[in-house]
Amino acid sequence: MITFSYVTLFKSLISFYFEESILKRAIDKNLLGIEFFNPRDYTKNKHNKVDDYQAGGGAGLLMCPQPLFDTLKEIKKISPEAYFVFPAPAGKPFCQKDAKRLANKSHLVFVSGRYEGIDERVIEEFADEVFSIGDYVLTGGELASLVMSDAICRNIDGVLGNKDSLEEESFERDILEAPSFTKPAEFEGLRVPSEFLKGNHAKIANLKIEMAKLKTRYFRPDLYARINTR
Ligand code: 6GU
Repeated sequence: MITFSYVTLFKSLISFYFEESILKRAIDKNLLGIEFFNPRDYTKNKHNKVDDYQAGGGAGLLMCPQPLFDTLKEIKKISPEAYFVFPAPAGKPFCQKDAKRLANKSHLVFVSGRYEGIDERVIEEFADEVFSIGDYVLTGGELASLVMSDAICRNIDGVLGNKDSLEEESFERDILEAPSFTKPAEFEGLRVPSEFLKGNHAKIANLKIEMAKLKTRYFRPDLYARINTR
């Protein structure tokens, strides 16, 4: 059983995702537990304010340290093994190997900033890791937290029906997945590659490897350069 905690001002931006499909099943099977903390519930000022202007000027508001400090301290007190993940465009790239590694933790806490971000002192004090999910800017950390949660969750034992699907997929070996096909063999004049229909599994496996390499070279030359140096 792994617990995902979400520290967010907007629970509904996250909770909907666990109401269907695989992540719902993970919760129903007691493989995953989720909980929410709203930093607004921890404010000590009269108007429950969670944001303020930037020290030294700069566009936009930041989340203040106090509500987040008190929220995160509370989580640490309840759960000493809590591991704090901060989504931020300034983090290191989140990769498949991180998803696999973090699937072995017992309690992950995703701390989502809104507005222009979070006072850096919160990150310095609490962050175990800071991750970016790509080179673009989102309006808040919630979507990024969900992206990471999904990628982590499917690596937890028992969450996916078929273990093999974890072995063959994209990025497991720094190579993109080969194209795949289902029935019918011909649809609107478009055919499944003939070798796939003949049932020679060794030949199909080789063909898939070659197709995967071509696809990687075309779409991700950066990954392709890496597979050839190993
Ligand atoms: Cl993790 N957060 C935000 N706010 N924007 C991002 C991101 C994270 N990763 C890419 N853009």
